[in-house]
Amino acid sequence: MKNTKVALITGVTGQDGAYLSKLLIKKGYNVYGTARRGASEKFSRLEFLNIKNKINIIDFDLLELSNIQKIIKEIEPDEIYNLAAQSFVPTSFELPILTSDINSLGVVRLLDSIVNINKDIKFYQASTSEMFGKVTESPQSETTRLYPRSPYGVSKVFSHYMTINYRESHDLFACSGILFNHESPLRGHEFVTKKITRGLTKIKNGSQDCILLGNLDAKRDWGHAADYVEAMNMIMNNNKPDDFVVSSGATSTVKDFVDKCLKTLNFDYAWEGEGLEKIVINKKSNKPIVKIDKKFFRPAEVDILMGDPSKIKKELNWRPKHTLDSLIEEMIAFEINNPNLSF
Ligand code: NAP
Ligand code: F7E
Repeated sequence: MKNTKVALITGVTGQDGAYLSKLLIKKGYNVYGTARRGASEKFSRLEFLNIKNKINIIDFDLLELSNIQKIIKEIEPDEIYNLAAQSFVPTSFELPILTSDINSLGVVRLLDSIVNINKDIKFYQASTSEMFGKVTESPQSETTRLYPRSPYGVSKVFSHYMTINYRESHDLFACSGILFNHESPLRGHEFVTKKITRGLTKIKNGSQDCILLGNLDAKRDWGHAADYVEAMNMIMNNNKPDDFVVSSGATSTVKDFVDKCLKTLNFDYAWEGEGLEKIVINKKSNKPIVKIDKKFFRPAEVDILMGDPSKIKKELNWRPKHTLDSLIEEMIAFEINNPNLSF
């Protein structure tokens, strides 16, 4: 029996991969993280958290079965956290086949490798609130009907049920966290919270004129990634494999998020116009600083998400430490202090 637990995190270069690595290193795990080979280095999140040299980085792609099997045999992980995905919803409309190959078949490649190599390996799947899509009830819980609205959402429904199926048919410790939107200073630049905090900070310091956004009425249940990776580790160390909603329990519009950021940055501003003509005017310069651009609307939108985290709070005693306001303050402080760092 090994003394040190070995964790394999797929998608270690992403937002959650970075925070989860930091947590598992602190807990004494030996962490292996997978990265896809690319033309340039992409370890800036791990470098920012000062953990790059504490992780064993391995070349890996969810599209390549033999590579997955080789790595699992070599590393002999106790726990596999599958965070790798094509995770940007708009891209999934452009690249539905690639998104499905990575997010759906990639998960079967992992699960089947576990069954064939060592059924004692625990498996965590990064499921998502996007599976609820056109919601059939609010708040959404573990029993809410799934109705995805994008190829991304559909791909994640497939992998969610595959994880349940492998648990039930092969007796694997395979579980899912159904995570609602979670953000942080390390969020990718295309996601709306990063786009807003980064863009408005640049406008405030004079290096940008305006930001262009899509649907301001969409409602999201936003939390902090550092809290949500704690939930992942708790789900993996539960006494039985199970699925849990992880969310803040509150919901806000994109417009609410913009308002909170404008106030945090002390803008003197006003909303004007309606629909596609809606803008935010900077009263000091009398210039528009937020405009709407049709190209950021989606072919099918998820109008509202609001999770019910009662189960994980009751059964695993998960308690998030951040609020939406503290998240926004942290994201804006990061942009002020790191104007040249982009993920
Ligand atoms: P992210 O920042 O987009 O990171 C995704 C990671 O997946 C990156 O490291 C990426 O590597 C890797 N990846 C992409 N395609 C791959 C492939 N073919 N083979 C191997 N690795 C691949 O995503 P995140 O926000 O950290 O989210 C982590 C997971 O949670 C994802 O599965 C996402 O779908 C899910 N999720 C996220 C949220 C959220 O609000 N953040 C909520 C619910 C669920 P490259 O650097 O090479 O692209
Ligand atoms: O959009 C609206 C947009 O791209 C949030 C992923 O991590 O969380 C994320 O998916 C909302 C949507 O995240 C812009 O229409 C308006 O309603 O930040 P987002 P997402 O699509 O909710 C889930 C849980 C995941 O699993 C995903 O992997 O904001 N919105 N204007 C905009 N969105 C973007 N990106 N850009 C805009 O300009």
